[in-house]
Amino acid sequence: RARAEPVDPSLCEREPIHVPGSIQPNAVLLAADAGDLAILAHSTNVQDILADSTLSVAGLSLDAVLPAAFVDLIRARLASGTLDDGRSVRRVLTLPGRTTTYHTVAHAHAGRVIVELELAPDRPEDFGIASQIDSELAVGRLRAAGTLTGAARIAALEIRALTGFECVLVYRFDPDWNGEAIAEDKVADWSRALLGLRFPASDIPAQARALYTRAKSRFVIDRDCVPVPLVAAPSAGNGPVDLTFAQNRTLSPIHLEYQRNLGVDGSMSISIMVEGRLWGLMIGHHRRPHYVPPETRAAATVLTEAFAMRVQEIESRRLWAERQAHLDTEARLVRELTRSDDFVAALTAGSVTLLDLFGATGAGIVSGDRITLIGRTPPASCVGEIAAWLKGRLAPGEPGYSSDAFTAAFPAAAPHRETASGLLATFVDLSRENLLLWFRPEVASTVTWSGDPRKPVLIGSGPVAVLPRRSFERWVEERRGHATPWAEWQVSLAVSLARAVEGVVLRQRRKIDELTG
Ligand code: BLA
Repeated sequence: RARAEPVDPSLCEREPIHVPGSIQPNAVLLAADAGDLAILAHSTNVQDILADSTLSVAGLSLDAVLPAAFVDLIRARLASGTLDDGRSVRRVLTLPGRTTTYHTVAHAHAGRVIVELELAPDRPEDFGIASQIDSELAVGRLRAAGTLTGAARIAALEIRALTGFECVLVYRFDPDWNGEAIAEDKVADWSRALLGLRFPASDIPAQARALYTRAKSRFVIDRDCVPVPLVAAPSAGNGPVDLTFAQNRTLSPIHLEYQRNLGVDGSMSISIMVEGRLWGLMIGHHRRPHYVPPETRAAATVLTEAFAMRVQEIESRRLWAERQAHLDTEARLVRELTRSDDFVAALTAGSVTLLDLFGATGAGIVSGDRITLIGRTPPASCVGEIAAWLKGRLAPGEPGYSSDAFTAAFPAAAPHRETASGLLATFVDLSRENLLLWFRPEVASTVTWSGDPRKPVLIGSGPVAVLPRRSFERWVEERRGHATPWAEWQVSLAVSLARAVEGVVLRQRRKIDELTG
């Protein structure tokens, strides 16, 4: 019923997942005007929470439905501006005239106060083995982890013990928003393994990533549940309720189809934020429906934050050490430069050379007609062509050039993919007589995708235009012509070295002028 043809994956980005118009059935939702608290919309199961089931709630104030103390709390937090942007208030409430207790959470967003009243599902099998763990001990273990993978393994293990999911994965985005499962902790009898596999960016489309940057977690109890629609009081300006921050929002039906294809029923994803950016997701999978109570969800979010902080520490420590070593090398090169009359020799023939920077395997200097190469590089003739090409490619004043797929940008260098898949280059002077170059080799990588990344979607024949792929089989891609990418700071450092060289070149020129002049 679906044709395996390439479909524009940007279709996936157009689904407005923040206004699905429905919630998961274990909750009741009320959306009220953030000014006067008049109820403007509610889920169609609202009768479940009312003492008088014949009452119509549309137009009533929240005061008529919820305990006065809770509504006072909402008013106070609205007044102090501390109920929006992901903030909320939660209480366990017994409603007027009722005996059932509800986990109740309220937040403000887009001009509405949204109240969700949640009941634990009455099927004990859905509870799995969620258990108390000692969060302090878990955080201690995370803090002791010395490597990223080590920390990710501990996080997956602890969060699985806490939430009772059959599988917990740590999923990390790359700079192009593809992702990789870098840790996986799961029950022994689930043979499916996602560890180390790559997933294309379209699996988690842009609007979902934007939403996950704001709202930090999602829990689906039962993939196949029947969603409860929201109905709005018909009045002017009463648009669909924005559920960006709602805990019980129903997830995209396309994504639920994806979960079906993956064999997943109950699920979780918690945003891993590092330095304000969505670094990855803590993903939970269960083959049956799975309920995680609110306190446990909160604890899982806190543990995920602890993991994110550890990631930040480990990454910045590594970066700091690497930069420090490079600054030392640059200082030594500059010292050599100031002692020498020949900047080319100073950078290529001493005890430290350009090759000691950036993990390059080849480097060179083009100075007029003189081409000096060290390490593994394309032949001088090709480097000469590269220099000529860069003169046209780099606008005057544009300091540096870097590419991790250089032979694609400059096909004439294609025969030298093995030595020149990566190029970092910077002109020394405004006249662009002198050029410093660093080369990186091809990393002939095989990337193991989960399914063919060129075909992330199928054309649907039903109500949805696109469907997620069915197969998550290992799909091996041979990547040619790619080098390890250059970091931003490496380009800046190359440029700062070029400035130092420029000073020396000017001084040498003055000397020559004096001698000849
Ligand atoms: C959302 N896709 C997601 C989410 C995950 C994935 C984790 C977050 C929602 C959640 O909590 O479950 C994908 N799940 C994965 C990946 C792994 C995993 C990569 O376990 C690997 C370990 N998805 C598609 C296609 C479309 C698509 C083709 O594959 C669109 C046509 C859409 N995915 C899609 C949408 C969402 C999503 C729209 C947002 C769901 C929502 O929050 O409503």
